[in-house]
Amino acid sequence: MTTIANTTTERHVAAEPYAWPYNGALRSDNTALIVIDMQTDFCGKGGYVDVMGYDLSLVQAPIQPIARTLAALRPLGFHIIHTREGHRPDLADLPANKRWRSRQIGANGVGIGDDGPCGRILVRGEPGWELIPELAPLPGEVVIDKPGKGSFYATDLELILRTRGIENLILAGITTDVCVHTTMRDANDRGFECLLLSDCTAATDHGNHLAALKMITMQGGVFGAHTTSQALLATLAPEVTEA
Ligand code: C5J
Repeated sequence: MTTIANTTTERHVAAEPYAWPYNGALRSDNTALIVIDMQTDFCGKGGYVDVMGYDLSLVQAPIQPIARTLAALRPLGFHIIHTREGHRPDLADLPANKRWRSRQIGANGVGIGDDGPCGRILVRGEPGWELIPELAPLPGEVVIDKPGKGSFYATDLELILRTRGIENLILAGITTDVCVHTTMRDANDRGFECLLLSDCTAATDHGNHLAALKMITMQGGVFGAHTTSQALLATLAPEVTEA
């Protein structure tokens, strides 16, 4: 494995609204790629997003870019973390208002916890809740199970990041305006330096995706920065050839 740890070289990725990370300390030992909620329920046929009637092609678009990014970052030794949104089978961790709201849009009033074409929607262990096979975690990669939209709420994500000395987070997954943004905002408040990959994220409404990107660029990068996976890989490419 080629790693880019323990180097004093400053590295920045071309990003909006600033070259990321702010301090140039981009290394594989202090940086994690977080792939958020790439589950059948959010991008697969018969999953929750499909049941709600949204355009699946939007949320499927990041699959290949994420696969390419994983393939590039894994051999460089970057930390890889996956998340899954879901609830206990007894729904003891499902707030009543979250369940009620989810039933307002699904076909025939079907919402979280109810039976859908891929099993009970967003319930742990059900087929729809699984991560899609194209982006399956490799052995040893951390998988975070979260009951909410943010990846920190009621999880051990922060403990794992601090224990591993991770300072920088690269965010991918779905959806940009909900779970990815909630995670990015929360991570930013906790002092993590965040970069969202625009082609590795998507929303159920493309306008919301674009708005979520624009929000990041306000106030000098109010939650961090965003860029494309191509820009990230262009920054890392010299490391591969140097080794
Ligand atoms: C949503 C998510 N949109 N993963 N979850 O309910 O963004």
